Amino acid sequence: MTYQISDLDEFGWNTFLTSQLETSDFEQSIPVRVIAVHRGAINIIGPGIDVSIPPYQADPDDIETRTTVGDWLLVDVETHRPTRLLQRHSLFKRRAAGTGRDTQLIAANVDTLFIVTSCNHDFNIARLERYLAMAHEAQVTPIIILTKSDLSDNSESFAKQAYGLQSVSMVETINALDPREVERLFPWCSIGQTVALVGSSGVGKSTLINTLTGGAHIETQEIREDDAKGRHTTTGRALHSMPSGGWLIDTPGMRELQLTDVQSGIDEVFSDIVELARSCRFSTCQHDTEPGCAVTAAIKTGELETDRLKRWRKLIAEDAYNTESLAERRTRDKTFGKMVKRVMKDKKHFNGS
Ligand SMILES: Nc1nc2c(ncn2[C@@H]2O[C@H](COP(=O)(O)OP(=O)(O)OP(=O)(O)O)[C@@H](O)[C@H]2O)c(=O)[nH]1
Ligand SMILES: [Mg+2]
Ligand SMILES: [Zn+2]
Repeated sequence: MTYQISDLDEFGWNTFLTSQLETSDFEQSIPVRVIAVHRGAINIIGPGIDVSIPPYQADPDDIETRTTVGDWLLVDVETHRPTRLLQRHSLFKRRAAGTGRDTQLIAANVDTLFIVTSCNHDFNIARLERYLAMAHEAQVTPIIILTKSDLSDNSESFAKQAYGLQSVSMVETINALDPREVERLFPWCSIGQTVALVGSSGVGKSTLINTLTGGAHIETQEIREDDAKGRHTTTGRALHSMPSGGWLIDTPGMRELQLTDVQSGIDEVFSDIVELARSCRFSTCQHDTEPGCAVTAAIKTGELETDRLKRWRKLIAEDAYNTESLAERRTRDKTFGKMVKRVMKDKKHFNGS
């Protein structure tokens, strides 16, 4: 089967992807986009292709090359077997909860991140800062969406708090069930644009997608009344097309977003503290009891909130822990391996002599 590059536009193709193709890639393969990821299969679509294939990991040693929703693959025209994972222009990932603490990929090739929260108990500044750091790290535009404005008497105060965050350019307060209000989000959903929706369970991610597409019928479920918590209705990640030509990625509500590899994203969300720290007398200042610390001075004058400093410290520590652990574990394993070898050698030497 032959195809034109322009046939890929509707799936969100761009020039960055074209630049990765070589002449030989046109002979037997075709680019496809991963639109859903299930436990034992992934769904791919492309010109004349809409099938389910087994999961694919380009490099067996690198968990980050496991395909995720939004990815582009080159597959064999006839067998649909993947031959290559195309380089992503953006990637969202987290450290999975639990003891394994593996990296879990959330979505790839995203242009805009809709950070969804509601005008109720779900609203949480620390959580929003986490998502913002993730967006900035991936160089994806973050938009904070406050749903359930119709159920709240003080949606404006929530919006004000959200606008007060560093590095936020846009906050939209909406009733996700109302098609006319949701139209305000159209500018980010034009042809070939990919938007990922993230946020806790029950905030209305799937509801928004249903309203935005006008056609999708994703299952949604009422939240618990007492604490506004959702019921984890969406379980897989999937890409949905909009009549306008945009693509929306629905994700399951996360209980916990453990950041990893987002140092520069954190710096951007807390640029005020980073800026202050530059004026500390010592470059190694821990902003604790050191003399000449500009950060603690700002706390004293009230320029900087103690809580904000605490949240920054927490994220920095968490990111360092999650990011280093894998590398460290490897070094430790290597050192241990060497030690075992040395002991064995010594033993042999000892026994032999
Ligand atoms: N009144 C009102 N209800 C909303 C709004 N947004 C979502 N809901 C309701 O909130 C409930 C949860 O919405 P979902 O779309 O299932 O939430 P979700 O974010 O997809 O949740 P998970 O799939 O569990 O992660 C549903 O009953 C929706 O109808 C809104 O803006 N106004
Ligand atoms: Mg959902
Ligand atoms: Zn300091």
